[in-house]
Amino acid sequence: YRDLRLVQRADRFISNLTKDTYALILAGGRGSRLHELTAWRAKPAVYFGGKYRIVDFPLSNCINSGIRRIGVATQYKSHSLIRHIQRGWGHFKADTSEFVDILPASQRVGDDWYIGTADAVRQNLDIIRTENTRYVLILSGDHVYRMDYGLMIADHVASGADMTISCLETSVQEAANNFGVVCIDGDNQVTDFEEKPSQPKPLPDNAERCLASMGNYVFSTEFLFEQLERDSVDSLSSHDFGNDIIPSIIKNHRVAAHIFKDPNSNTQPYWQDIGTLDAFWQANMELVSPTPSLNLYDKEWPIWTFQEQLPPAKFVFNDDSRRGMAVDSAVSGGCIISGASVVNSLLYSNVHLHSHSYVEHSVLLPDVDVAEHCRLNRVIIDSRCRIPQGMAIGYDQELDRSRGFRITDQGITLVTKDMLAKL
Ligand code: ADQ
Ligand code: ADP
Repeated sequence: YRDLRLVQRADRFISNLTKDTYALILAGGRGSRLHELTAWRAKPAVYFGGKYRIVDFPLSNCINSGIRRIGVATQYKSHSLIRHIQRGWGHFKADTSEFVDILPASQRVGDDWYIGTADAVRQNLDIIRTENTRYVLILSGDHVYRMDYGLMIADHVASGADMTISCLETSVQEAANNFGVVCIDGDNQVTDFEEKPSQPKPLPDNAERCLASMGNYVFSTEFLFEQLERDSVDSLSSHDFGNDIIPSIIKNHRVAAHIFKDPNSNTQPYWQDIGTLDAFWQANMELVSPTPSLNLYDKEWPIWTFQEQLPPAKFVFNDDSRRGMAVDSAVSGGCIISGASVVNSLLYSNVHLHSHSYVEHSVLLPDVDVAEHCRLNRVIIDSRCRIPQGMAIGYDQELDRSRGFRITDQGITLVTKDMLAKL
């Protein structure tokens, strides 16, 4: 069942497993390296790909994998995330056994907010218990990828493991201090796990590569309950899967690795941790390249989101005989490009560009308005910004810094409406 299409069409075994699974998406994290982009929103609520938010990817993966009982644990800066999930995902159900439930930290079992990822699950154990599923899938809400979780759950069942960690091969350099690093034996049993080591243990046959945890776990439900109860009374624990639960259970339980592979080829699958502003810009820009590695146009793996009903993008040849045009770019609904030029850029919904403006290599989030005679180069403009007439951004770093804009290591300029308000 390595072929995704075969699985979806023919293999009842797997769809029965996904139906017997409750998925809990952890969406409470801070994402501090995204700086002002997460000043008012949680990382899973950060925009991605022209019309989506990051959390739409694990949510769509669940739906496409046949998992229809889904909780989303929220905590940090959750307003825009909750609003998005309510609007986009609140009605996604065929009957009462299908739902996307928002589970905000609400001191339901004590005085604490969610302390760590394991505690976020433990505080919702009664809700998970009510669903009475055999498996619980715990997902990070922070990553952009397309994955059939059915294959991972099938691996979990086939190996007889108590817990299965989804892993992907990455460079040692990328994993260092960043990801949980896993070592496995010939049967994909986890023999060693270290959370964010400074010197990751490499693969036996390649000193440059290692296996990173994607922060997605399948548990047999009873085993999860036992482990979380045990961890909750451990005063030395930080109640986190990567720091506490996994290192403790690999000692005397069966923990397996599921290696995430692209189902249609043997190449490295697309999996993006949009951890930094540079990664955010790069991953968005990659989508406007001629053949992006993330296919958003695949009708067999649709990505759902909340989308206002918007008029089509409009390109206006204005009175000054200036063409409104965009090349090598993606432009979302509700945009109006009037006498302005857009090159190699991604425009989210409702962006308005006015005459004589020029935008290149840039990502403009929803509801941005760029007045006349502006020039933007390699910028990220946060939602609802109004760029005043004549402003050039991304051409003179000293000037941009003096305006209070943020310049990244790779020279991308971030502009938010808080920064513009202080000008
Ligand atoms: P990190 O992503 O650094 O590492 P963490 O910050 O705990 O781990 O975030 C995991 C997920 O949980 C994120 O989606 C985050 O939004 C959410 N989250 C964090 N704290 C939360 C809380 N208190 N309540 C609710 N949700 C919360 C993890 C693993 C590594 C693995 C990487 C892969 O620990 O082993 O390699 O994910 O990115
Ligand atoms: P998104 O673009 O993610 O939907 P919004 O711009 O709608 O985000 O803001 C999300 C939340 O953050 C809202 O509760 C909003 O009121 C709050 N917010 C955003 N910017 C500010 C600000 N400068 N001061 C106070 N609250 C803010």
